[in-house]
Amino acid sequence: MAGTKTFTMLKPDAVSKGYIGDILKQITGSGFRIVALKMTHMTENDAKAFYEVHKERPFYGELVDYMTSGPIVAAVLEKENAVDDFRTLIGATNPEEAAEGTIRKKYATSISENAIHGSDSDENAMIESNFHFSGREQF
Ligand code: YYY
Ligand code: MG
Repeated sequence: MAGTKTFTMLKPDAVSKGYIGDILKQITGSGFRIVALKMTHMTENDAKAFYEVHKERPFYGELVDYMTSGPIVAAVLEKENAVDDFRTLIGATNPEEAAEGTIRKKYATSISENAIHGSDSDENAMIESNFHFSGREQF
């Protein structure tokens, strides 16, 4: 059975452009409940660890630099079928390929500065939520 939680980050480009409110409104308006929420600034070690699965990929260094370039907003979200429904809501990794109305289509500037993260599995949703939040910060 699909899980009910996913994890997201509003990335530095979305935060610096002032999109926090609009993006959170689209997320809650799409049926997701906010379980945890904070603004934070990832260190280089944080970003390297969070994206370790991509460490052999050519974009890894650029991704780490970008994710540490400014504050982000991290959140845990709850909804039935959370992981898949949230991936649908945010759209394709490359905003040029993202469906109309998706968060990346509306707010992303490029494949590397693509406004928002969404977990890709129930297992990663739990790992990523616990990376950013302690148990007593999740409601
Ligand atoms: O899960 P998602 O964020 O849609 O894409 P991933 O393949 O997991 O890549 C993580 C992150 O890396 C992506 O959001 C932007 C960046 N990236 C990139 O800069 N260039 C690529 N060709 C692929 C991914
Ligand atoms: Mg991914």
